[in-house]
Amino acid sequence: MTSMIEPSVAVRLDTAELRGECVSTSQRAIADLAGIFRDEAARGALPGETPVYRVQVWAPTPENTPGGLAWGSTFIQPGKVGDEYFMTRGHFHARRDRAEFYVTVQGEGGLILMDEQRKVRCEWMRPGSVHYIPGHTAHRAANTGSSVLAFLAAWNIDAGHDYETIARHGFAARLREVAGAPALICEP
Ligand code: PAN
Ligand code: ZN
Repeated sequence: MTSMIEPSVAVRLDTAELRGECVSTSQRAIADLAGIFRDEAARGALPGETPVYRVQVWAPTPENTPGGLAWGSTFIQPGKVGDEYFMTRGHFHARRDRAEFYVTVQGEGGLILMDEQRKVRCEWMRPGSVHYIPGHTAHRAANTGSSVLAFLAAWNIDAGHDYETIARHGFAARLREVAGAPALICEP
């Protein structure tokens, strides 16, 4: 008989918080998000240290391990820059064919998806919603609610993140508050 092994990472299913020695954390504040939101003046008017989102990642294998997987949690604070909801930078995967799953744990938001022809769609994120992000699809999550939006993600460790394309061309639509409700507004 061999003894049972304690897994090295655990997730709290009520908050999406990951716990484990090999979990790394990164933070993004308003000052880190230049050029991401539509209204740069409104972004500049907010204190630079205002937290926007935090990401926890568990990467059990080195990057570029073929077939390897990564697991993470993202926590987006409630808030807006002008009329645009706090959101992640958004990216394509560097290896374009790599897909990803998101699962919403708490809060409410929108998952903005854009294909390589710049066609945009947006899925509601609510506790329990499962989102399949196909390859060749840029993705960005926005918090449209008044509490933290938290979601789990699973992706191929060799996917890589292409932020450059989004920094240069942005998304073709933005999630903005119009008359008190979220609306997906196409960019001119
Ligand atoms: C997620 C994202 C996370 C933060 O883990 O990396 O939500 O968003 P940005 O990376 O766009 O800042 C994921 O999609 N990984 O592939
Ligand atoms: Zn991704």
